[in-house]
Amino acid sequence: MAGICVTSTDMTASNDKPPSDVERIKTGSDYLRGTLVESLADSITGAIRADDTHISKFHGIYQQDDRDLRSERRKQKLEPAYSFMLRVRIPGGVVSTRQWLVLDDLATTHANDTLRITTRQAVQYHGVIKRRLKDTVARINSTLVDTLAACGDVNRNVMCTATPELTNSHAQALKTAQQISDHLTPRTTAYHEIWLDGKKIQGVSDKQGVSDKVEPIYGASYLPRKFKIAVAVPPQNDVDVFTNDLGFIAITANDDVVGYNVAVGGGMGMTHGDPETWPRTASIIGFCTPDQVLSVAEAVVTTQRDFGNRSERKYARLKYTIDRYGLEWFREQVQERAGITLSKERHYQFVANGDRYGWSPASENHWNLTLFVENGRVTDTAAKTLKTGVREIAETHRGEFRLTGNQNIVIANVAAADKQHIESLARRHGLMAANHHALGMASMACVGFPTCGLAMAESERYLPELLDRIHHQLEHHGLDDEAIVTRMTGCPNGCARPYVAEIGLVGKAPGRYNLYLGGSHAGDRINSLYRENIDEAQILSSLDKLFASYAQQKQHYSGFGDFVIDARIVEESRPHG
Ligand code: SRM
Ligand code: SF4
Repeated sequence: MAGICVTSTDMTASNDKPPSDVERIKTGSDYLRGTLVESLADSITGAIRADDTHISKFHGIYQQDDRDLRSERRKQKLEPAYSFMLRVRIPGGVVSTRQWLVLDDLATTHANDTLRITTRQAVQYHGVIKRRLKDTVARINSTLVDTLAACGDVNRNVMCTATPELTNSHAQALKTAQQISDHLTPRTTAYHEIWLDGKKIQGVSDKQGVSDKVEPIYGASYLPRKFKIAVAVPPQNDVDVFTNDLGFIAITANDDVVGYNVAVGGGMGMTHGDPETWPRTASIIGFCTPDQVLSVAEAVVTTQRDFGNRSERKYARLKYTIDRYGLEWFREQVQERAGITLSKERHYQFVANGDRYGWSPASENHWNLTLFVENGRVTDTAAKTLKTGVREIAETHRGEFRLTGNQNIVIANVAAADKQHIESLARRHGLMAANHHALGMASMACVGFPTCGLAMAESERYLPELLDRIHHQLEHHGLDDEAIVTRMTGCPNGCARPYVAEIGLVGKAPGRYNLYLGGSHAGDRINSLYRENIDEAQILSSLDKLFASYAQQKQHYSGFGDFVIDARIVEESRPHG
């Protein structure tokens, strides 16, 4: 391992402007302690101290308030209805059914009775109040998963293609993802001290010198911004590998992973009206062998640590660092720090970034069942009992679930003898794909209102009804089986990766969206803006016209996204930088 260590001063040296306030808070936090203990002890307010809201993210905890109640509470001169979102880190989305049962219980007793499968194979709780936070974190840890580094300026949940045991190479790729996750997990003991009553380990930091013994990879001010890694096994791109800061694309021979193409600089977020921000697909800089993966990952992370923008958080992601310094420069940095030479990119082909629903073969005499969970929200409603259904499956199936990057659940490795029973449970509770139209199953929405503090328009609560209307249009044009990848977000941050979708809807204001078109099924192309700031009637009329002409020419195209590009309805977007 390269083990390059720099001081926090070195880390900001690449930018002319002074570090942002968040940098001050991070550096002054004593390796993510801040004043969280004091904040938690303060029973006067449901909130934590302002500076601690930044530090708590590194512990997987976001302070939120119910936006549906915000103005009413303001009128009544009450403090906002504060509660917390907790994100459980689940590398590769692998969770045992025993763990699921604990997570499910906690949703009922400590949160808002729902679990939210995220677009990065993790699980979120919403509505946890401050006095329950510590117990919630402790119980999550009791089942051997945690919330550390699920958010914050560090490496986040590492994703991996969710095809359990299909081949040896899938198992190898998953192991790689888990090793990357372990390697890049923060080393501070603050998490254990604060949430698990662990003892403080004193005296190992050396913030003045050239080494940082507490956080040898991150240093005292951690990364300039969040950082995301995914491992993909072609032909599935269910992790949307090109939207990550760092992607490893497995290259296999005789069912062995012989190495990985290394893709860098992907990211989705942008800001409406700021041309200095853009979504970007990752660029491949070469090929590395499996034993080089950790050095490459560390080298990419430390390059971003040292050169990422620490003054303006809007421009701090790796994609901007790469576009500022150049891809060739970046490759050299990585090679030098990792002490290797990347070889030439190897051939690969992705076919789909969606999930394959229903049964598929796993290991001998075993099967996987991919269930559809609308927008990842595992909940019981008058219409459907998804939470009960998944729980009953977890009580029966003593094995694993795999959470997918499309917010779904795979019941992994079901013995042939148990297939019928599991399927009957899934059917009874509305979890089988057959209950939904193709458009819905190819869709995702981010959380949006009421919990997300950044939402400008509805997302999760609105997409299903809009999709039903779009589906009617597709039926009208004889396109009802078209699984057009459609993704909605409540703001331009891109949490459901809308900018690689065939149809992307990005919230601008209540009831109004930007309509993007032209992503590919492989998830390797950024779409283009087609209509700006439009309401539902305009969305439907725009799409209806396009569907009419697509229906006429469909046989020439492999999908709607390719059609809109080839027919020049939108221009293919060009790389920035
Ligand atoms: Fe995200 C911020 C939810 C995946 C880009 N994201 C947020 C916050 C925490 C809002 C906030 O900062 O206050 C949202 C919490 C909402 C809530 O109430 O739960 C939030 N993001 C989510 C999740 C839960 C969406 C979902 O429907 O599943 C996903 C959690 C993933 C996980 O388990 O770690 C989620 N977010 C993503 C993705 C997709 C991905 O990573 O594959 C992206 C685009 C990829 C990328 O990072 O470029 C994404 N989220 C953002 C951004 C824009 C970051 C940027 O630098 O461009 C923000 C805002 C920010 O960081 O300032 C954000
Ligand atoms: Fe919130 Fe925007 Fe992310 Fe949706 S895309 S969850 S509205 S930050």
